[in-house]
Amino acid sequence: MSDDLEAIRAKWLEAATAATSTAELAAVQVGALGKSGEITGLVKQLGQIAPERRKEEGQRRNQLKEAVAAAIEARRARLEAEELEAKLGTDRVDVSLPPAPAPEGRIHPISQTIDEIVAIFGEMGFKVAEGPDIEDDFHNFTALNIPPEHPARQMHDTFYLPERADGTRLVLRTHTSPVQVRTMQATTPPLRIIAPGRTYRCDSDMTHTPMFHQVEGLIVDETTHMGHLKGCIVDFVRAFFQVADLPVRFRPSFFPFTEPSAEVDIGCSRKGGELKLGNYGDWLEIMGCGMVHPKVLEACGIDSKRYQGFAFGMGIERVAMLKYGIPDLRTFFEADLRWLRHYGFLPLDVPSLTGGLSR
Ligand code: 2NM
Repeated sequence: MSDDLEAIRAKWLEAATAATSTAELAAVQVGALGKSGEITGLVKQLGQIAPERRKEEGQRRNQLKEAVAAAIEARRARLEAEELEAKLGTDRVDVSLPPAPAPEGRIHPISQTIDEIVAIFGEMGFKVAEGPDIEDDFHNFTALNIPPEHPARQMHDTFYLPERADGTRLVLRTHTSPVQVRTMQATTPPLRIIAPGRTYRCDSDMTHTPMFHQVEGLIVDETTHMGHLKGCIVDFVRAFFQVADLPVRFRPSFFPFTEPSAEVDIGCSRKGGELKLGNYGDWLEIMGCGMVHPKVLEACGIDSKRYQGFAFGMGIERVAMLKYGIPDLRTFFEADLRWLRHYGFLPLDVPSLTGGLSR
């Protein structure tokens, strides 16, 4: 009997030492000490042994059980340490991987284009200014040197709100210029702002929507002249369209709020019905600009003998369509998710001059 116990002890101690993984060791533990394990069986059988030998035999079998249990525990501690070490050696986090992008959300091309324009003019020192969509006659027309009989004031161009008790009517702003007017009234030069936002005109066909977006810009100080206007606009269009040698042409024009005024054309080609930007001999109008009219400065409380400056404006849908090849204006406002998935931008495409504006 004692030889049997020695053989069983040797067998299980050997099995514990030989286990090469915690999984293997668990199998050893079940075989020796589990519910139907060999050593568990030996302890259970004590009752069948003659009473005079039971105490001594009980001590021996319990010693055997404890020795095997201790060997298994010692082995387990060692295997667990080894397995942890191996895992730490192979499990790696690549911190250079990009975070998973939002799979569904897209930035609307209008938002993206505004962000791009703000990034470019921001680099030139312009601050973003904002104002109300509902304006009064003074800020939308009068201060801008637009006379009462001017066609822009007609019912069929402007959305008028119902007449108020004093007989006046508010309007949905027909351009973002009233933001410039409010800024000139509220601050003293020098000032350098751009005003992106929604504008409204009573017009709806293939190329006009009743609500659209504009960005206008304004500089007022003691020295800014037409040469600065030209350089600023040329730098802007080349940065925005990402064409370094894009031809830019200033064509004399008229606006009530600027004098002199000009329209800005960029080089293009229309060969084969396809529009391409670059030095191809043809021209495309993209924005208007000019030196702020002295009457506008005075209407806004600025001394036109001391101060001068330039202003410019453009339609955001128009330049977005040109830059991103979007053929139909009205699709901007249809909220079609398939269109947005195609023309929209990922939230991580944040425009910056160093990052290349957008892909
Ligand atoms: C344009 C073209 C030319 C313009 C003028 C002003 C203000 F308020 F300073 F007088 N803001 N924007 C302006 C000038 C806008 O858009 C085609």
